[in-house]
Amino acid sequence: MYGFAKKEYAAYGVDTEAAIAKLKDIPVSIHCWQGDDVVGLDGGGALSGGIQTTGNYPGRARNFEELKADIRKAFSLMPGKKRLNLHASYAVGATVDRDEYEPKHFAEWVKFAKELGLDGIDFNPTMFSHKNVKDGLTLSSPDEGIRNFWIEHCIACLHIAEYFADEFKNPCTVNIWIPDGFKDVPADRLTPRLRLKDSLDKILACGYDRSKVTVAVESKVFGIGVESYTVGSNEFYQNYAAKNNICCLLDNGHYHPLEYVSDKIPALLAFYDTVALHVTRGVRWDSDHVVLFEDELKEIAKEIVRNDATEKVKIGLDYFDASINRISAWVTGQRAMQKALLYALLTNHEELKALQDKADFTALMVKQEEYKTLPFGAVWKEYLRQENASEDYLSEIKKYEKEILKERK
Ligand code: RNT
Ligand code: ZN
Repeated sequence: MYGFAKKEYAAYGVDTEAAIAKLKDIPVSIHCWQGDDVVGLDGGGALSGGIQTTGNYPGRARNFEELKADIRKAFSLMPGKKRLNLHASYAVGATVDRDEYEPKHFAEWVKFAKELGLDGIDFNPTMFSHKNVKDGLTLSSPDEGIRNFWIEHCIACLHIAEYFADEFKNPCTVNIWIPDGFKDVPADRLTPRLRLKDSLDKILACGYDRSKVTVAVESKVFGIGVESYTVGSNEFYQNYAAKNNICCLLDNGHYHPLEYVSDKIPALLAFYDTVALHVTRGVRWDSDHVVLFEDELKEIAKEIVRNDATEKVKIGLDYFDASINRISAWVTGQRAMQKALLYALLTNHEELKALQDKADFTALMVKQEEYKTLPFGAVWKEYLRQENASEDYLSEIKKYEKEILKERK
């Protein structure tokens, strides 16, 4: 089947071997928080900040050892180059609060990531599920003490990120997301944003090493309980990032449903060296469903591949489903991302771009439709074979569920 597929693609000017080789080189940063429903290990408190996991499928990882075991199992079923995306709330054995976290609280994670042969670690300050989220606000709070606590937390995270970069000899992306906003019509939309701006200025002024740490800011349109106003909106962060030479993180659940992140990626690539992503699947809202191989994901992958931006775009995953086996959720989403990248790599973009420039939109439409029925599955199978990954990951997961997860009462 692969031999046949290879020829079919060759007729379009696509080299399947080159596509497979390229795919092996594109890192995907995999979020640790799918494993435990975003609870974390530092006892911060119940999930807050307008994000929610729904479902209570048995077997949630309840501690560091269980989470590591589940990550080990999940990652063993994921083909391709992988990074681990950690939240600060996954500090191990910390007896201090989040503003005083140090590299040593993440040393166990470094050891583990090296054991798994990962490409590196990415990082996120955790400014939710904590007593210092006051009236729903963090970096934009009118309370200076609260703002300072979170500024110190972010600075601590930047130094931990430098440590990750040193350990893996490649840069660490640190993504700043805050839940700050209001449920109902605010009296002042500007002042909270000015306070956020000032807090970010103070964080960036800490003297972190820009060659090791890529700071990103993640905007959002609304959250549950914060429907009327979000301090860190798209316009706010895009302007902040542009003026301060940091990067934007686009989460495709964070826009109005008819706005597409696939269209935003090339808009940002016109101005930025780096664009970070949280790839997710919103169903009617920012629901963080498991990523699947569907149209918008394919378009996102095309924008990365055809603009030669596989190094500029930092691909991270962000979803959390507690209603199904969490390991399967992890693997299904990561494989979907990989499929979308492979699908994009198996396209003769030069030819299609030329048709667009010639304004031959008839041929462009027909060709794009033809690609949809090329034997993509056979190339995907070959990729899995080369990566020693079985197509059937479900049986492995069912076995793990029976032997390990079911025992977690
Ligand atoms: C929330 C943001 C944020 C979180 C993670 C856990 O809407 O998407 O990225 O999902 O930090
Ligand atoms: Zn996100």
